Amino acid sequence: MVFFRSVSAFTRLRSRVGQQSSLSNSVRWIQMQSSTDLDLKSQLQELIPEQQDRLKKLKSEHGKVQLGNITVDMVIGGMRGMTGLLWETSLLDPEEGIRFRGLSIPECQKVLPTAQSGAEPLPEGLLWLLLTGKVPSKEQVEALSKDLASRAAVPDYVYNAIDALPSTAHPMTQFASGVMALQVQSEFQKAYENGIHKSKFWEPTYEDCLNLIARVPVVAAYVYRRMYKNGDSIPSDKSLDYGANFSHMLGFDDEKMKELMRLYITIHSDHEGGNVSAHTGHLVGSALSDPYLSFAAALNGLAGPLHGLANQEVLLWIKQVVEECGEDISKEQLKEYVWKTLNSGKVVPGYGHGVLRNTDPRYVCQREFALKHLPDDPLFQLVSKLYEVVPPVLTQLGKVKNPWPNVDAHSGVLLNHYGLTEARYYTVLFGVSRSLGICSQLIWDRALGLALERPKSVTMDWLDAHCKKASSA
Ligand code: NMX
Ligand code: MLT
Repeated sequence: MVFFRSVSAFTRLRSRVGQQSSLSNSVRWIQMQSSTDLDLKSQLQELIPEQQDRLKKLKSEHGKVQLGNITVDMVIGGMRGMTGLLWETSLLDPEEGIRFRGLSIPECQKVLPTAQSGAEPLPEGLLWLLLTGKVPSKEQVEALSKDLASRAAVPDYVYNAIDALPSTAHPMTQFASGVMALQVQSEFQKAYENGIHKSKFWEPTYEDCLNLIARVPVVAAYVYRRMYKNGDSIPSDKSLDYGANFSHMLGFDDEKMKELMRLYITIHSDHEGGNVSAHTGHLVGSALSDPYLSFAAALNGLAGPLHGLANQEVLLWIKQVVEECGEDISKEQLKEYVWKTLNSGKVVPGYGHGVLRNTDPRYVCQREFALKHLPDDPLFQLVSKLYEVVPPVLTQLGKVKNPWPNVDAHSGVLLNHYGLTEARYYTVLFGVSRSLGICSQLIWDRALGLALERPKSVTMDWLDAHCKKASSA
């Protein structure tokens, strides 16, 4: 069995991903936008009735169609492989990886507008795509960028809430606390208290979501500057796009770092609905908790080491390898180090996945970014070496379903290269990005009137009795 997929294998994977779907066979309603309709909300206003009818028809004509069998393994094993959620903004294929509204990452890189001097998609364009299913024009992206900039003011009590925590508190704790404090301004909560009709729920949800997406980079940058730069905050620059302005507020004005931030925010935004953060956001939102409450809950799931915190763990682990064995570590030594990690009862961070069964395309595009902009970076070279060493070891373990790297195996070395070296902060960046996906779906959850989430649970006694009955039947 050949484990090592060399650079040419990456290229093959990339072109296969590109070939598997042309834009024309993407989701039914993908269209390129004319540049005339600049208002995102009025676009949604047009789309929502059509999608409501579509869902109603699905329910009345196919409501009883079976989607699979539920096994005891699924109930015990974290519902793996169980289809149980409606999530419109993206879909994950185990082999090919993520598609945002039908578009793969390479397709998004090809068709979404970029900054004037840049090559990576602007996250505002991806947000437009997630919300409408349509590829926006440059003018629409500019209008959305301006709209977000105009919504970005953060009240002082949010900073005070963060300041009430010790500056040593984990950045995700500070960030999630800041998001909770933003909730005070929820339009949805106000409208609900005033008796809004349920057919209108999506409108204040839209306002909350756009406000939240606009404000999270400001809160996140505040946490970073508070923790690592003596509280010396940098004001937002409204002339910059969303990704570049976030990079600027963090203190990184290098054009390549701004490009990295645009790519980073785009690719981390959404990963269908079953991952811990997205699912949590959707679950909490299904109780009609407003978007701030829902997204803060999602962040608390993202902060777990098996989910978003893995990006922190990867860089800390890599730095530990370098500290103990040096940057020029041989593959043989690296293999021993991987075994040492496994034998001490730990996971190899950045490898494996609950759904993917191949190298994550988000890893591939970050590798391509590194090959283009930082090919000689020693930690990037170590990451490349790990790609040769880790999969055969994990396969030898005999139980790992996916030995290939995920998104978190690569992001840290890119950020580290441009000076964002504080690994404990990395999951906050993931959180800022994920606001785009979770909030887009929350708007559709309310527009489609999706139900309160409340699956059935059972006990081991119930399972024993059920299985006994099944085997005697
Ligand atoms: N290192 C060591 N053991 C692993 C790894 C790994 N990278 N991946 C899976 N396993 C183990 C897993 O712990 C389980 O062991 P046990 O039966 O003793 O509990 C066994 O292999 C089977 O697990 P899988 O079915 O392959 O994986 P599962 O769907 O349960 O979990 C992850 C998926 C992502 C939690 C798991 O692969 C993992 O812990 N990876 C490392 C952490 C990581 O990179 N997380 C980030 C995921 C992406 N994200 O951003 O969220
Ligand atoms: C994500 O981006 O949410 C992770 O890859 C985890 C997942 O999809 O389960």
